[in-house]
Amino acid sequence: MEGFDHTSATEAEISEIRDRIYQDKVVVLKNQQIDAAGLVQLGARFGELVGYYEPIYQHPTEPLVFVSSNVLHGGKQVGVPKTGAFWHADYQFMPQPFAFTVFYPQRLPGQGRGTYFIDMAQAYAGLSADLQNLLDGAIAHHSVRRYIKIRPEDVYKPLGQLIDSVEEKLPPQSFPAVFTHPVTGERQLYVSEAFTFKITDADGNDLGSELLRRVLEESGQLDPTFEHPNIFLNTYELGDIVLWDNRTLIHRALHNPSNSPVESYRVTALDGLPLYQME
Ligand code: 7UC
Ligand code: FE
Repeated sequence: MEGFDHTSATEAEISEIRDRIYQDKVVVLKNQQIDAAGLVQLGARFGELVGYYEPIYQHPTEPLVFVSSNVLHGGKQVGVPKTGAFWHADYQFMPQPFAFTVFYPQRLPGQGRGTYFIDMAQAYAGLSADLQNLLDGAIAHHSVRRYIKIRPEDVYKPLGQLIDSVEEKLPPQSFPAVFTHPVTGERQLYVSEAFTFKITDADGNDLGSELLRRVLEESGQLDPTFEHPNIFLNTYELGDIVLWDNRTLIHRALHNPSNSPVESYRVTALDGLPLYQME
């Protein structure tokens, strides 16, 4: 979308873009030239912003901005390098996952920075019928323990203690493995390779790691070639701000293996609606 200016956009324009995020799942605003504070203002037009819970990820002057970066500023690390290189939905391990992710690349490598997406409504529709039946009423359990980055102050701590401390701070969250999107009414899967560690029935009985593996495989999350029909790639140009529906899409960052300088900002917004429609 060309010509968007968050400082002059009307409420009607914002709500039109919001509708398009729900319908099209990804919306790209082209040729944006704003700083971290501007991104906070832009994001806030779409919903209540929530910052990332670990301070090491936060922008030094705009804590609501999550920074992924391997670029030193004045010799100092800002944000965290190589975040999100695994299939996930943002904050899936928290009581209230975000409705919208607003992503703004600051520095792009020559090639190889993009985001892979899977539409989880399409993924649900494509599951074999027996899996769909097994997931009916099932609960997926999510934890950040495998992917949260260790902080500088964590060095020399025993790994076991570190892992325990992650879940003391953030106990695993449980949501229906399949649910109805509160706006579009689509049935969708809500399981990710990074954060989902267990699927149980409604009474808490483990449905087994083989079931989880099959869900991940059939939805495309175990495909090392990224050629699975559920997967699509969005690549970036400087000036792009990408907004996506974080309920329906899972995503995975594509990082340049050569470790050339790359940096991105993101803000994340709630939309005031529950994660899923009550049945
Ligand atoms: O370091 C990372 O890749 C951050 C990840 C564990 N969480 C991103 C999020 O919003 O859930
Ligand atoms: Fe992410």
